Amino acid sequence: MLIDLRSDTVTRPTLEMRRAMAEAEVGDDVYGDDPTVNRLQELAAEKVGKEAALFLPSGTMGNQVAVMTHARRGEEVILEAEAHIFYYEVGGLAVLAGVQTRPLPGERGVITPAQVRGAVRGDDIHLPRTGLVCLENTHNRAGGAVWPLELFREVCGTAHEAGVPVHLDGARVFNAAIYYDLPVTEITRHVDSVMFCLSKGLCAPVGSILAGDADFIARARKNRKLLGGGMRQAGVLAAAGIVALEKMVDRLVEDHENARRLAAGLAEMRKVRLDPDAVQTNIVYFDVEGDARRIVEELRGRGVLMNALDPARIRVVTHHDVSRGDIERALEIMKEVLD
Ligand code: TLP
Repeated sequence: MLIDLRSDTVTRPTLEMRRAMAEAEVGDDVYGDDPTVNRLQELAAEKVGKEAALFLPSGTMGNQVAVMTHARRGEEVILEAEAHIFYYEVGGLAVLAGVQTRPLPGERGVITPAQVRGAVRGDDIHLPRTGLVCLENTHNRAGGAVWPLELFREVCGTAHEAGVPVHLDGARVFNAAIYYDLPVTEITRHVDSVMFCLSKGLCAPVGSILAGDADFIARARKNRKLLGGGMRQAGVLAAAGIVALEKMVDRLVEDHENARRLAAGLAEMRKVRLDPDAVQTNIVYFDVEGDARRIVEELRGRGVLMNALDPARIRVVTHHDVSRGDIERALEIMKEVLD
């Protein structure tokens, strides 16, 4: 059996999800007639403390719909330079939302109130209007890093003082909440909209949620349709999402423990550079001596999958489908190659 540490997106639906999917009551969701989608959206909105929520096929679509709904074409969007929305969404901000980006250099995914204050545009005739600030928590390219919560609140406050809304790419926001050991609403109450994924650590096969106030979600629903994301009997997918939200959040703590175990084991290997204290949630980044892509290929041949992010850097992600036993076995195999 392969041990797949490429991403938490590789998780497969649980048996309970598959049963719920088979039995889901469905209808045409473009007409608003799918009772299971409606139930998921109500549950999701309640979980993150927002008025309304929308079920979308992917996190990428959720983020892009959020930007399109908050900002007009030609407006400027402030974000951190390694943000998924900017780095990994195929240029969607330019192609779909038609916005101009203002990437700011961050520290482990975090930008400061002073940076945001300095980047918000004034009303000079030459300048674009600042339409949105996007934040990411946990931060993917910063290795699953969480924001210091007080700083997160301050940055949101700074944007709001300037009259600019805040969207949170919370693909893994429940991992952040588990890290803080606080209800997720302690994060989401500071933002105008949040996207989170059901299909990563929460194990649903497909789908993400965008949540915000009722008017925002009504407009987002139209933009989802524009992008071709109006699904029909999507209740078969939403049924798994309901199980994801009800049953799969609390166990994320196990993924964090496994990530810490992986990091501790890796840090002892001769050809690895890694600071175990930097590992906060379920993502571990490490630098290797030698060609990361070749090392990843070699490990694939031995049954352990991971991603090389650049010539010297590898990412591993823990999730429901790798047990503590798998982690120990992966470490033994990695030792053969990296020690
Ligand atoms: N992340 C994926 C890849 O796209 C890199 C991964 O394997 O980590 N926001 C964040 C912070 C994400 O990490 C991801 C996916 C998304 C948005 C997009 O979600 P999907 O894959 O559902 O479009």
